[in-house]
Amino acid sequence: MKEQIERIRAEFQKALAGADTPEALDQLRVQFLGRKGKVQQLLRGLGQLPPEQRPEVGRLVNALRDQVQQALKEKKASLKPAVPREWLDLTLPGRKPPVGKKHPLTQVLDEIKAFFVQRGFTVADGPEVETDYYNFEALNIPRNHPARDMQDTLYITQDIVLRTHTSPVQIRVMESQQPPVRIIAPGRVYRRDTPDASHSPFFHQVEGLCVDRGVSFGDLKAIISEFARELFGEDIHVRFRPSFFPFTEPSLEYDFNCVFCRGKGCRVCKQTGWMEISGAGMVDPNVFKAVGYDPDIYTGYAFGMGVDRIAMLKFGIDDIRLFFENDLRFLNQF
Ligand code: 2U9
Repeated sequence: MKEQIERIRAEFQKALAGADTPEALDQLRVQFLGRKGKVQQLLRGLGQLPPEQRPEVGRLVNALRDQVQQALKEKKASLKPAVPREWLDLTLPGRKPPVGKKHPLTQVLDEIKAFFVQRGFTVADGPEVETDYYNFEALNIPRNHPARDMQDTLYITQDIVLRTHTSPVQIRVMESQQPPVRIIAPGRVYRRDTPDASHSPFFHQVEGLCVDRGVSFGDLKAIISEFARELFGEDIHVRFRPSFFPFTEPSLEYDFNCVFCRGKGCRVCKQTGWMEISGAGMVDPNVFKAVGYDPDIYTGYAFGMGVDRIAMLKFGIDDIRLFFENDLRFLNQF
């Protein structure tokens, strides 16, 4: 039996020398210390020995078991690298989390809002799904008026439309308060347009309204001129042309000096030095009547502008659809 013990010890030591993975060590543990392992078999064999030999041989087998256990433990520990693996290199520069930023339209809109808020305007908003009354009727655009053809409207029902301008917001504000009114209404508006580089079925407007006693056409021209300089630079002049809108009388359209050639004439402005920007006018008395303001007491100016168009000029973008595709390669440039 003692020979058998020594044989197994030698066998274990040989096997241990060749085991250099945790898996191989585990196999050895099963092979030698497991329930059907070699050491266990030795222990079972004790019963067949004459009783006087059992204590001594038993001690030897136990010693073998302890030795195997100890050796496996040591070898297992030696397989692990002496120094824990470096997961964290504190000398590396940190990884910057991607930081979001404002959409170019939001940046321009913020600038426009700041300009008017600094001059005493407050920001108003209202529904994008509007009734025919607020979108047309109250704005002096009655049914069958040719102006309704000017706006290619998206109808939800015969009486409900996607707003074609933010003017309904101003109507709602005037209905709810007496003058003085000084508001801007920024927001998304909808038209029945097929998308191309300069058209989108939705775009963004800022409209403004200033109503009080004694508000004049001069006030309107002044604020638009100042706005042009603030947004595009001190050298930008404004040109006013007579126009027509059902909700303003008189009405005007305004041009800024071309922001690319600063008025000298270039390919973009077709050598005119001017770019059409938008329209404005004095609020039509019929609009005041619709909201219950007395047109003999109050006057007001109103203006509208396309945010997308202004952002295109500001950033030199030639396709409005880029704003709505949310391509990060585009957005990351602003
Ligand atoms: C009320 C009374 C009058 C708003 C106005 C314009 C002229 C105008 C265009 C700008 C480019 C539309 O986005 S665009 O296509 N708008 O030219 N808007 S006057 O007049 C109002 C608004 C509300 C109660």
